[in-house]
Amino acid sequence: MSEGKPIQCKAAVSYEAGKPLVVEEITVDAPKAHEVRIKIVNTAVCHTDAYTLSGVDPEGLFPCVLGHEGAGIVESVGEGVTNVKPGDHVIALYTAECKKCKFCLSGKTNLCGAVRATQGKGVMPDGTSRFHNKKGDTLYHFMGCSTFSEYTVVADVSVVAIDESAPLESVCLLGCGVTTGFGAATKTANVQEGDTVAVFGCGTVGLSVVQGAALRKASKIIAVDTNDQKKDYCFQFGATDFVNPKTDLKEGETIVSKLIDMTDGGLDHTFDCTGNTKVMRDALEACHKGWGQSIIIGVAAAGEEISTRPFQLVTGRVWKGSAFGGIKGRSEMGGLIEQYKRGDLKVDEFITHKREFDEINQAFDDLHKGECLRTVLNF
Ligand code: NAD
Ligand code: AHE
Ligand code: ZN
Repeated sequence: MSEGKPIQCKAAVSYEAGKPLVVEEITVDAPKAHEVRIKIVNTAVCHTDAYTLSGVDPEGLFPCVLGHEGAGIVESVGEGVTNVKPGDHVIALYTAECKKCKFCLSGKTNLCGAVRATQGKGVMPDGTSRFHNKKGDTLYHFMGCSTFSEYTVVADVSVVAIDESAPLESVCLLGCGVTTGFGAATKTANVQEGDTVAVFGCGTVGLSVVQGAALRKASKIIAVDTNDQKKDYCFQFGATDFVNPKTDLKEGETIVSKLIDMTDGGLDHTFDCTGNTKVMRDALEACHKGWGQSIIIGVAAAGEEISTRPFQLVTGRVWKGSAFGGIKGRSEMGGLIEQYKRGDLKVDEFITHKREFDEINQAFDDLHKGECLRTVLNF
């Protein structure tokens, strides 16, 4: 029995920004009160892991254990944990849900205040880490999840138990990318039948916006990506049009003018899924005067700022953001799993690559290749 004791296991440690991860044995301490130790079975690599590893995340701390798109089985729980028990199949949640704080009780947001401050400092709510390397150095946690470790410890508010019949290899993707895009379309933007939509950046997040808009029966879903290798995926997930701004614009045309021409004055909803602040501006300015709304999902580097003429907002366009698609992880994950099981939510289709955990650095390389949506790692 490992309960109450430290566990030695394999993890991928990020020691320095811009450097490959080091796969090595680390020690994972037992969960303290209101903490849960999870045996991670599958984890995928999201663009945000690469973003933080690159060194441009203001909250990036090293050395750390990255990873936030993971699913596994509860190994043990600390005192006072009631929402999960050993043996439960679970998904780690980087957007916690305590159901008690001002945010959770507001009914206005999925953001939760319970653990976000310590999460951003790379530690558990008591201010300490559960990870150490063989030299005894402390390793920081990441986004309250740290799924790039065979065992991880998370706060009880940062984990949700799921239907055991759902394959962990697939539903790990509900820990971030798929849920984020789908929720951004169906909750944050609340796309309605007949609406027009443009999605900038068609990786897993953008394609999941596309599938959410298609489920809502949007009349036009224009996928915009600088990489033509994304084109077939876009149609597969429900896009009606594909535009590559590098190759598909006529002389004098801009991506904004083209989209406005294609939609008789602009889109009802646009989404940035690139993290590029210039694209965010284009996405806003391609919105229809009077009501069009643009949702920022992409994560921009430290120091980056968005800009537009205030007139764009004065004349009725709305700029919004979305974290984890506006989804409350503990309350709403079960519903997403049901939608997946019914075939209404595509998840398996995002798994373009599978690798053993030891190949995690190649999984980061995969992400930069056009044909890759998600690489799922298996422990
Ligand atoms: P990804 O790298 O798989 O996909 C990004 C796509 O954008 C690629 O297809 C790329 O070709 C395209 N692209 C890049 N520059 C472009 C440009 N100038 N114009 C058009 N397309 C362009 O990434 P992902 O995992 O899908 O994540 C997308 C973004 O969302 C990242 O910034 C990520 O950090 C962020 N993210 C945010 C949340 C959230 O909750 N807000 C959650 C997950 C990911
Ligand atoms: N640490 C960055 C912010 C990163 C960020 O915006 N993260 C998204 C999730 S990305 C998942 O792939 C998010 O949900 N943000 C809300 C939150 O509370 O972190 C920075 O700029 O400091
Ligand atoms: Zn992510």
